[in-house]
Amino acid sequence: MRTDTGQVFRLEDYGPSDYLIPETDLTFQLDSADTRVEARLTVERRDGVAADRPLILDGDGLTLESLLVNGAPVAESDYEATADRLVLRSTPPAKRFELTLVTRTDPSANKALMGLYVSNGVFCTQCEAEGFRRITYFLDRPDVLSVYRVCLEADRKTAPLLLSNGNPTDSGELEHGRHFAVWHDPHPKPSYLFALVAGDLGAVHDTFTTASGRDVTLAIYVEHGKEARATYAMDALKRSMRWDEERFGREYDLDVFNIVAVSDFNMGAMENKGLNIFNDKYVLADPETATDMDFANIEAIIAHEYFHNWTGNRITCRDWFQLCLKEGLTVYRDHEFSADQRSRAVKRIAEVRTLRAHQFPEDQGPLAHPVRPRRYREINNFYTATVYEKGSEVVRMIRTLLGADKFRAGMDLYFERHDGQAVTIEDFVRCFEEVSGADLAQFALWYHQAGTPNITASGRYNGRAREFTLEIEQSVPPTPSEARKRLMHIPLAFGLVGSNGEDMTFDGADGATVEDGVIHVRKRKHVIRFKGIGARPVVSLNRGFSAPVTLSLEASAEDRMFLARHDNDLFSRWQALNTLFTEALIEATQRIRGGKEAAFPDELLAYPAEIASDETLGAAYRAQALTLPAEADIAREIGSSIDPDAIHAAISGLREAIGSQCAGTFGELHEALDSGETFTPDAASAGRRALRNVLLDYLSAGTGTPEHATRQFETADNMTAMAAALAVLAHQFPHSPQTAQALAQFEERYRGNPLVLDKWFMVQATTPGPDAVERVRGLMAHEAFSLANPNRVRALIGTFASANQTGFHRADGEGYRFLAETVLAIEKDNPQLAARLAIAFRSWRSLEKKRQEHAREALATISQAKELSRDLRDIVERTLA
Ligand code: 0A1
Ligand code: ZN
Repeated sequence: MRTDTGQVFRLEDYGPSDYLIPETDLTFQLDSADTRVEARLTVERRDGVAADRPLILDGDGLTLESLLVNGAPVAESDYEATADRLVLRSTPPAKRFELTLVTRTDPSANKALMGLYVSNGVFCTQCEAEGFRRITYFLDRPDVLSVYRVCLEADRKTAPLLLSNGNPTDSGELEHGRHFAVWHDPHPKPSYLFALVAGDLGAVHDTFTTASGRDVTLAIYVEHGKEARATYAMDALKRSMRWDEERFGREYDLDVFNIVAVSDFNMGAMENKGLNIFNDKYVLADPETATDMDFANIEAIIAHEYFHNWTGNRITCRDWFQLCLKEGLTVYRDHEFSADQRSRAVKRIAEVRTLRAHQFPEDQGPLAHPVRPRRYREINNFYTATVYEKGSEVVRMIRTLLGADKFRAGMDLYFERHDGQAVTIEDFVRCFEEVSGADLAQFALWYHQAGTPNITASGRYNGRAREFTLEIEQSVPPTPSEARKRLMHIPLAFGLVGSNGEDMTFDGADGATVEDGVIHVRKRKHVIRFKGIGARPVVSLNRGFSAPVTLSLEASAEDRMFLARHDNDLFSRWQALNTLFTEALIEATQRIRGGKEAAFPDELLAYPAEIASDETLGAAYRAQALTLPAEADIAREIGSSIDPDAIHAAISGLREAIGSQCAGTFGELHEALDSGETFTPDAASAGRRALRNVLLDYLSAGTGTPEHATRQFETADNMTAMAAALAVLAHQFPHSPQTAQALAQFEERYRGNPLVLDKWFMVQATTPGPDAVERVRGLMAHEAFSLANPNRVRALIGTFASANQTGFHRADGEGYRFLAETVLAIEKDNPQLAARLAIAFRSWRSLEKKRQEHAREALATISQAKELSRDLRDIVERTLA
C-alpha cells in the first residue's frame, strides 16, 4: 500500500522526461504466486539531454532481480533500486540503448487490483493510472509512448487463453505443460494502456467489417457457462463500431478486438488498446438476471471503452491533469451514442439527474476541483464526476457554441493533427477555435475554474412597448483554494413561449448576444430586451440543460405548469414539473420540521394522472416525468442544516398523496402495461416497464398495502419487474411478512449468481430508517458477501452510504461510525475502493449541527488511523479542511 508522503503534484511542474522508451518487449512467466517479468526496454535519450542525467524509472512495491544495460551487468554503485524507483546514475554514450530488467511479483497476493492480479483464477491487469509500475520499472507516465511486444508463458491447462494488446503474432508449446503466445501492438501507447489476460474462459465470437473493408475479429470472454449472457454486449459493440464510423469518421485499427469480463474490478471497465477489461457487471445480461438499467449501462460502457480507441488511445493525455481530455470527451461521445440508440430527451433527463446527483455535490463541497485540475496528491481520486460528467458537459457546450458542422470540423482537425500524440486541453480547444474563428478564451474557464455557476433570472413584459425584458445574473461560488472567480461564458438555450405553446418570434434583442435560440451570458449581469413581442411570453431557460448551472428563474406555479404542459423542448417540460415537485417538497420539509403536516397543491396531485396517460409522450418519458426528486436532490436544494428524516417524510407524503389521488388511472395503466409480451431490451419496451414500475411505487404508497407489489413480484418474468417490486416491498413495507417472504425467495433463487445477489444486497442497504445500519452490519456476515470484492462492497456498503439518506445519516451518528470503521477495514487491501466509499462524507457540512458533529468525529477517526494510504488520506483531509 502506498502510504502518504504528503507530496503534491502540480500542473505547472510538468516537464517532458529526459528519456523515452520507443520499444518495450515484455516476457511474463505467469505463476499465480510468483510471476517473473522480463522487460527489455529500448531507451532513448532526448535530444540535448546529457548522458550523465540519471534515468529514473517508476516502481511500486517492486523487487529487482537483475539489471543489464546493453546486455551487460551494471555495477552496484551505478544504480539504485528501491521498491518505488530504479535510478540509473548515468546512461551509455549512444543515444539509444537497451535496458533489461527482471522483476518478480505475486499476483495472487495483489488485493489492491492494480497492476497484475488474479480474479477468480484469471490473471489480469489494471494499469491506469499508475498500475504498470507495479509490474516493472518504467517511465510510467502517459506522454511516454512505446510499441509493445509481449510474450506470455503459462500453464496450458489453467490458462489456455493468453491475451495482450494488439494483434497475435505467434504461439506454441513449451515444456512441462506450458505454452506461450506473442502479441504485437503496432500503435505506440502509454503504459497505462498495457494489458494482459491469461486464464480459462468461455467466449462469444463475431466479426466486423469496417467502412474501408478491414475485417476485425471480435471476441468477448466470460466465465464458462455465461457465454449466452455476453451476446447483448457483443451487439452493443458492433453498434458502437458502426456509430463511430458514421458520426465521427473513426474506424477501428487492429485485426482483433477483445473484451474480457472479470469479477474483481475497481471501476466499470478499462480501455486497454485492443483488449478492454470489464467489470463483469457491465458485460453479463439476460432478461432473467439483468434489469433494463443494466442493459443500458452495458450498452453505454461498451461504447465508452470502444470510443476511447480514438479519444484516449490514438490521442492520449500529456499528463494526468489532462484526464478530462479523454474522459470528458469520451463520455460526451457515449452519451451521444446512447441518445441515438434510445430516446434523446429521456437520455438527457437521465444524464442531468446523474450530473446533479453526483457532480453538483462534488462541485459544491470540499472535494470541488476544476474539470482540469491543477494539483493532486493521488490521481486515483480524480476519476470523478467532475472530470467525467462535467467534462462531457463542457464538450457538449462547445457543440452548442459552434453548431454541428463546425464542431465536427473541429473534431476532425483534432484527430488529424494529434493522432499518435499525448496532448493537452489547450490543444483540444485550439482545434475548435481554428475551424470556427471563435475566441474560446473565456469559455475555457469551464475547464479551469471549479464550482457550479448560479444563474438567477427574471422577466417583465411591457405590453405598450411590446417588449419583454429578461434580467440574467451569473455568480460562481467560491471553492477550495479558489475564493475569487472570474465571469464565465454560459450558453443558455431558451424560448419565449406564447399562449398557444409555440415559441414567439421577436424583432431583435439587445443586452446580450442572442443567436440561434441561445443567450450568451458572459457578463455578471445582462438586461436583455426582446422587441416586437405582442403578448406576455413564458420564458423557458436552459433548454436541454444547455449549461451545467443551477438556475433560479422567477416564475409563478402557473407558468411552470404551463411549461410542463406546453414547452416544445421535452427536457424543459420535465424540468418545469420537476421544479414544481422540488418546490413543494422543500416547503413540505419545512412544515414537517416545524411540527406541522405536509400539504401539497391540488394541481400537483392531479397532474400525474394526466401525464401518465398522455399517449403523445413515450412511456419512458412519462416514467421520468413521474419520478419524484430523490431525497438527495431535496437535500442539495435546501443546502444547509439538512434533516434527512424530514425530507424522507415529505417525499413519502407526496408519493402517498399522488398515489391515492391518481389511484384509478394508475391502477388501470399498471394493469394495461402488463401485456405479457416476451422480453426484449429495446428502449420502447424498457420504457413501458419503467412506467409500470413507477406506477407500482405510487399505487403501493396510495393504498398503503403490499398487495400490488407482491403480485408483480410473483408474476414477474423479467428482472426489471421483479427487482422493482422487491424494492417497493422492502422500502415501503420493510416489516411486512410479504417482504420477508419475497426477500427469502429472491435470495434462494439467485444464491449462485453474485451479480443478481448484489441487487438483493442493494435493496436492503437502501431500505430507509434507523435500523438500516444494523441490517447492513448483519448482511456483511452473509456467506455471499466479501470485503475483497468491489461489486459486493459497493452493493452493500456503497449504496448504504450514498443512497440511504435516513440510514446513513442516522441522528445518533451510528451510520458514520459504521462507514469509518468499514472504510478502514477495506483500506488495508484496497485503498482505492476505500477512498471512493469515504466520499459519502463529502456533504457533511450541510447537515444540521448534531449530525455534523458526529460526521466530523467519524472523519477524525479515519484521519487519525496509522499508516493511512495516500488515497484515503487525500480524501479525508480534503473533506475535513
Ligand atoms: N479509463 C477508465 C476508467 C478506469 C480508471 C481507473 C481504473 O483503475 C482501477 C480503471 C478504470 C474508463 O474511463 O472507463
Ligand atoms: Zn473512460
